[in-house]
Amino acid sequence: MTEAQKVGTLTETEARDELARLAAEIGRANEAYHRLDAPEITDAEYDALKRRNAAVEARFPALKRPDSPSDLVGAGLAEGFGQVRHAQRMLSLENAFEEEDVSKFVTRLRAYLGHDGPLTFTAEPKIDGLSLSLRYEGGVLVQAATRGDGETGENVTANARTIADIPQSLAGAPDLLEVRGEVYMSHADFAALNARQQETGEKTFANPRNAAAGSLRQLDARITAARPLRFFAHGWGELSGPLAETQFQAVERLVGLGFRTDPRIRLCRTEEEMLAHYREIEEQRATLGYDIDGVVYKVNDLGLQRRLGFRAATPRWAIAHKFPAELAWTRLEGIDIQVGRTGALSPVARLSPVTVGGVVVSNATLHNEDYIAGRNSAGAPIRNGKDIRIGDWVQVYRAGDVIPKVADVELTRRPEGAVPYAFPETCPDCGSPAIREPGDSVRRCTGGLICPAQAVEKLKHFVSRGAFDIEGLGVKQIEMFFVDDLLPIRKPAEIFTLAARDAANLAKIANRDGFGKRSTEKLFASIDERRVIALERLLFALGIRHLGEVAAKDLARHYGSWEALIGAVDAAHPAALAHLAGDEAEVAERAAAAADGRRVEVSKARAAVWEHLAPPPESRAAWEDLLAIEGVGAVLAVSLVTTLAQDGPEREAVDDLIKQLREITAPEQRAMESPIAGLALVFTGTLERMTRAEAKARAEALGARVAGSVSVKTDLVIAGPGAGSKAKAAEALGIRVIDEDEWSRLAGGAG
Ligand code: 9MJ
Repeated sequence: MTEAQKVGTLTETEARDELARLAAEIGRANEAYHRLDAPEITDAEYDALKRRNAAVEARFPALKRPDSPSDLVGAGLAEGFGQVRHAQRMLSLENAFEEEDVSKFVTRLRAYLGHDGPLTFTAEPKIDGLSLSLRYEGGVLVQAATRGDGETGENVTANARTIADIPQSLAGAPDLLEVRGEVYMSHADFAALNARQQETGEKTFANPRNAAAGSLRQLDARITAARPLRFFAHGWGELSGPLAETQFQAVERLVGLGFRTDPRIRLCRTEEEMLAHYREIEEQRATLGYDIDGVVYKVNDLGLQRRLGFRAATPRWAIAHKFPAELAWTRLEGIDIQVGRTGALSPVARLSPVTVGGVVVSNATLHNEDYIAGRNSAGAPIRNGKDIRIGDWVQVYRAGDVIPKVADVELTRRPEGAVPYAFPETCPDCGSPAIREPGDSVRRCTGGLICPAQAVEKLKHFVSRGAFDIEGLGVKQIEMFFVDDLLPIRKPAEIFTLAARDAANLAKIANRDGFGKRSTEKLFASIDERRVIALERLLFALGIRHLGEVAAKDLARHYGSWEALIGAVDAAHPAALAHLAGDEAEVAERAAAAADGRRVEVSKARAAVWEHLAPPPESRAAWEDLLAIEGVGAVLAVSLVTTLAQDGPEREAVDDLIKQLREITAPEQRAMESPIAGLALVFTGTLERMTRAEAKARAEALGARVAGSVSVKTDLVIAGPGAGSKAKAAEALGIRVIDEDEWSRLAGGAG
């Protein structure tokens, strides 16, 4: 009998008692496991209790207890946190490092909006903490989630409830309100916490941000409760009604609702005022008592914010003006070469350990061979042409969260006999030639999958978080199985044959270090679970060069299935090769034209190649269809098609993998009820109510695609005054042409 069948006979009273018993029993098990480190029941027994609890709750939803173990963070044991899909994406901010970047930001906004009049901004300290989204329904806190990848975060509700700055309920708030802000730790609290941790022999934290993150992301909310976390609100997500008309008033409204906000927020009417406030905050930085890493400017008028909207991961209406990075000098002890999953040889500086802005740094990136040699990728000198040698004194810097970098070198302290660094021309791992393609600043191992470093990095990527994300199969386990002679995993398909090979083999996994019977079963179960995988995860997991998570999503949404995608790849292959040959023709043409001192005729050179190779019409159509996807450029398209092409180096491994999967799930189509969702639009002529950039962004937000030229695939042309050949072409093809008034109605009365 399943749990659901067994609970089928419970009466309501029995169910209530049963839920109380289960809450107590699961609570006791958590206590024993987490706090006392002395589990009283097995994992399987624990799982059975949780399943039973979930089954009773599913049958009697009204009886679910406020302290239900299914909500309790910390009840999950090794399962970690539940996931929360944000109702509205949680964004990060574009960065400005120089005053000039701020100036460009303002100019760009004005151009986008077509706005010359006064433009007011808020300017506030940028708290260096952890973003958190708090959801209030009917004024009651119902959920707290971390940012995660912006779309999906971790459910940390129980932990957030322990933070004193976070109100449990609000009076006079909109019925639905998501408040966003930053969880952080003050310098004083951080120092006291570290002292306490040290005394009790527990782990200390490198900086307040890590301490805040480590404290919030505790599976046991009681640990969070014992940590001095604070919260500043600075924005909002989903809302049932507007908070105010301006950013500044909205922040005041949040204060009225009981949130703490940074008191240093100011209204600035000019760029000079913004920069003046930045300098003032920078001067106060050391005495604020908490870490900030810059100043955030936001367009004050919320109507304008709405018009400006978002790019992929950042709002157009805000920018973070970062403080200069922190610096330190130390000795370069050596240079290691790491080989990445795409074969890139990356030089890593091994440094004599040094503290940079509170963090001990002993490794830093040296970017690439040109960087070490003192030139940029165009061959022009950097650092006045000074090269970097082993034994040199080098300057190291950290900006925000990023990996430390080597910035400068001190020639007066160069040891005698130091020699220029010779960058390897063969792969340090497999010995294959490592070559640089024209225009590429990176040297790459040509070994492909025969290179163990590439293969193992590809596998690590394959199981990583945005990819297959297999529980129990992380970096450490991949490294172990990769070198295992009896039960090796050397390519993705072999992950899925592991259980069968284990069953057929005398050298059982369960006999190895770190693996017991139960953890092996768990591993096999979590591998098996991933035989059903989302198309975008599969695509991202393949580790194709230039194919990131965002593009994987775009491709998955466009094609909808693996079969459609791989069919399109095969179809587009001849056209992609013709395009690639065009790239080579272009390089040759540029060189020849420079040598002869004549005009460059790139398009002619490309056209000649294209005509000569003459990809068939269906191939061109598939290629153009691929390029028309928002976010897919020619570089990615070539990489995707040539990597996955039937005779490509990876196809066999991919086909083997696909055979191991049970189902590749189609992505959610963006739920769009707009009248233009799914249509291909072309804008032509002058638009009077919004700029072209704004019109394009709005169309895309409503689910339409915007193309630059009219073709048989165009659904709708929006023609402003002065429209010429495009409108004519549309008419000739019988495509609907509308004016700006009608466009405004379709786009929801913009302007
Ligand atoms: C911080 N970190 O203090 C934002 N932030 O706005 C402030 N972050 C933000 N605003 C939009 N003050 C996205 C992030």
